[in-house]
Amino acid sequence: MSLSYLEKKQLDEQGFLIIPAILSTEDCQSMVNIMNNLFAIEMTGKIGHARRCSNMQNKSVVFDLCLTYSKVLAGITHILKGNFRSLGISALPHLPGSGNEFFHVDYGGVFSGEHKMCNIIWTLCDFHENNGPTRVIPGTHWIRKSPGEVIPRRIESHPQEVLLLCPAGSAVVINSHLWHGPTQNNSKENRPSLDCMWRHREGGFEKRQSNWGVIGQEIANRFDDSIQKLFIIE
Ligand SMILES: O=C(O)CCC(=O)C(=O)O
Ligand SMILES: [Fe+2]
Repeated sequence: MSLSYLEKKQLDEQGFLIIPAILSTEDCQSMVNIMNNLFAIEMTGKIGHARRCSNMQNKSVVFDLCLTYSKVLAGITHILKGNFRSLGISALPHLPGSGNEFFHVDYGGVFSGEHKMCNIIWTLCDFHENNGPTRVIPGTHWIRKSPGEVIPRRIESHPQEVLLLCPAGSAVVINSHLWHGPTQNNSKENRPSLDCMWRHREGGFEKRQSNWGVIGQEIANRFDDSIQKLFIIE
């Protein structure tokens, strides 16, 4: 599946694209169950433990759909011009009462003419105004300055911000140079979601731990060649 002209234009101009409701309710529920188990085992987000559960593709097969969906891969190809690798699947617990974050980029440098990273947020519940949806400022992926240089109070809402409201099971393709952040989860429920990050293979700043997106041969064997090429296999 490829992207339409309008979908490519949306990614180019706005820096994000919502592909709605790809995963079934059952897929979402299975992923949430496994994710919650992993959070419990690894004590994700608890004091003294990692803030984020990472390399989740190495911990369960249930997330494989998020790495293989062709239209999503077409979105990544469009942003990163085809030469990219996976940084694996990771997740943060988005708990009730938490989440309001500064506008930031997910790339460790200022945009300098080439887009180096993108993220797919897989929404495992409906993202609505009250449960801490991601906010973005469309078009900021072209600005050659960091958000802090332009927005004095990055925690506050911005007149041009857009909330990414979408149904459960959607894939939100986000250029990592786009200024964005989660908002406060004012609901009584968690806001489950997965992050699948992808980076251009050449140059760029490796912000994340070096084992992100490294998989063993046994895990690689679950995928066909075209997907295996997107990982470091050790
Ligand atoms: O999940 C979200 O709403 C965005 C999270 C985010 O920006 C991040 O983890 O870098
Ligand atoms: Fe982010």
